[in-house]
Amino acid sequence: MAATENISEADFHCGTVALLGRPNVGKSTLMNRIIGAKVAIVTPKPQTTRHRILGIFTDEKSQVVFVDTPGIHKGGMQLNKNMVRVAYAAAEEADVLAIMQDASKPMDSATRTLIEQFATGRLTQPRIHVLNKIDCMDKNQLLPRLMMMQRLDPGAVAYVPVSAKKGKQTESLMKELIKQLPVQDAMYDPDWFTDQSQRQLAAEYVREQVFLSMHQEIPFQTAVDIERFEEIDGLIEIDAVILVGSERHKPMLIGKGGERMKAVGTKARLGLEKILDSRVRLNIWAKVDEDWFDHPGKLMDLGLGSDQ
Ligand SMILES: Nc1nc2c(ncn2[C@@H]2O[C@H](COP(=O)(O)OP(=O)(O)OP(=O)(O)O)[C@@H](O)[C@H]2O)c(=O)[nH]1
Ligand SMILES: [Mg+2]
Repeated sequence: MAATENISEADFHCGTVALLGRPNVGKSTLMNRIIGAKVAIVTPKPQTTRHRILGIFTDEKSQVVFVDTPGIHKGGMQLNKNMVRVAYAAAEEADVLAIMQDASKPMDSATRTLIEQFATGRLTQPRIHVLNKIDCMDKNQLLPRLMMMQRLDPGAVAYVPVSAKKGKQTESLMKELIKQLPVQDAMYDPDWFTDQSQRQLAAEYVREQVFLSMHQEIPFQTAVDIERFEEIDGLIEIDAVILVGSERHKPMLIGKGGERMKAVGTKARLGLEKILDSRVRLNIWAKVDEDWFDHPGKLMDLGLGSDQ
């Protein structure tokens, strides 16, 4: 009988798994799916995740601490540089590297370069390649893609096709991940599922709605700062300021008669009431700040420093 088939308390596996990859491949979707809660916001736009977010999965045999990271990309602003630094720092510290790609698209050169970088780089942790979005790919393309991955990174310990969105094959992925984690006690209380504070979740839920409702470059120059977060008699009161990168963006965000801003607030509030399990009153304002995304001090204050 394989050792893993007869797990005693002494065989509890626990460790960190860095979710790495290009923007928009589905890292946050996968983490949310496995945790069973919207710990990290998800949008169809690249560069949605801006900082390191833990999602903690615990059952009787294991604790898997996922570290969701910003997509690895090139970008000239300090924000972009910080995001990429955060991703590489998470890779350095993790027990396992889960390197994710969108397998429904032909492999582009940036993805290939990234995979080669991890395959030949100095990090020695086990690598698992996660081929996501199989729900929207031609089944005949899967085997050639897996073979390509084996050629690109023959030293990886597994290559797992999944659909994060539909929850397909995520159990197989978990088995592969857990096998690679050290045998040690849980690091976090089993009731915890993220390291984010309620305040951070509030900022992220508002930003998600801004990302979903705005187009072109506007979301990338938008951040959310929570000025007040208070619980009074079972009601959470939140004051959130949406920073926009230019005077021109402000009326676009507010919308005609304040309609867009109102919709952003309502949707964010409904999501927050669910995850915080409380009634929420959310007040939001827009404020112009032309350089927050290129200003190290402001980025730090927003929780978007290079080590945050
Ligand atoms: N069809 C399909 N879409 C998916 C799947 N996983 C994620 N998506 C979609 O892909 C988009 C990006 O998902 P995210 O989870 O935000 O991707 P990410 O890698 O975290 O992106 P960044 O935070 O920008 O780096 C969203 O529109 C998701 O709904 C999947 O398995 N199938
Ligand atoms: Mg993400």
